[in-house]
Amino acid sequence: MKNPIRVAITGAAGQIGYALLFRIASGQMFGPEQPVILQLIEVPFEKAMKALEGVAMELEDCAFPLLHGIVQTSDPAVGFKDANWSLLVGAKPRGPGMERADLLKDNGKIFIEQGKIIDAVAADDARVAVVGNPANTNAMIAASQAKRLPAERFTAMVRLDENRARAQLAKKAGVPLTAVTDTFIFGNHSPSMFPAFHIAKINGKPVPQVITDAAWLQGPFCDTVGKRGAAIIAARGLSSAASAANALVDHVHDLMTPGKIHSVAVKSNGEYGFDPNVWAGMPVKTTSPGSFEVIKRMPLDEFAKQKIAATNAELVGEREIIKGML
Ligand code: NAX
Repeated sequence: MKNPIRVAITGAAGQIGYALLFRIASGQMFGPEQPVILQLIEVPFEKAMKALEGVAMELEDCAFPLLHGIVQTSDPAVGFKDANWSLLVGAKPRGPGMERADLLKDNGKIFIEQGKIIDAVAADDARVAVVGNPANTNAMIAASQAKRLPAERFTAMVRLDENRARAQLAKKAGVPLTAVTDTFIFGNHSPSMFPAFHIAKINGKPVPQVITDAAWLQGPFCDTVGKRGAAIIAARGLSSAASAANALVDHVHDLMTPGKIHSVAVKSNGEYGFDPNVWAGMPVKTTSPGSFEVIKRMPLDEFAKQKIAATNAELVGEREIIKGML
């Protein structure tokens, strides 16, 4: 039996947490041979800690053979201790009438603290995946606090957007999901993102040759993917949780699987015209477990360049709002 991987999860008693923890404990994130210890972190309020206790009881009741331990804590220094992966799901939600700048600043405080503590106490091979919104900028904030861990260890999730794009293309073309490949998300996890349909393929052919309705690709397709989160809230009364947890399983699983090519928000070094030091969704190839390289050779047409410029401008704007805090 391998040594267990320690996985710290913030927001563990939240919606996404409830859909996520059981999948990690059953082996879907790290594989059927890899034991895990779950280090569950919540806010220090009785209601949250009680809810966390209930989730931990249910995890026990599943009798997962791979689950070698559960830590429940409201102390990040305990929760992130020796963590190999830190999944930052918990964040302050946007309240009614709250300005976007205030949301960024409130979350900035959380991710500054968490970045510092992870850098101080997590394992030497620590990796971080941010889900809590605004995810890209929160990953940038956490990474900015790290002195020991390189910035490349901090990623943010755009995989839900990739999965949404694949599903929409398969539905439109009337093909099985497996026929759709190379669906990459560029930029921010927000409606400004660009699902790069000109690179995507259906049965190996470029999407625009299969779905010849260019107006649909540029308009409704991009809008549906970009605004899918809001559509789910409107329908369900709650934000996406199971699909977000599923995407995080894919994000980490594929970052641990050499050869996988997928969309991840990572530190830009100026690729594709992104400003250096924003965290932008880009296609990456996993090189060794937990490590990746950005794929740089994807072609951009005029439409793609405009979309990328717009999502880059939003990321730069978010960084401007919180830069005084770093
Ligand atoms: P919930 O409100 O159900 O759960 C969040 C949990 O995080 C709560 O239990 C809360 O007590 C906890 N929490 C808040 N601050 C914390 C802190 N500093 N330390 C530890 N725990 C903390 O939200 P949920 O639906 O689970 O969504 C979580 C986050 O994911 C939100 O920020 C949401 O916007 C974001 N999402 C990101 C997505 C993405 O693709 N990147 C998609 C889904 C989701 O909307």
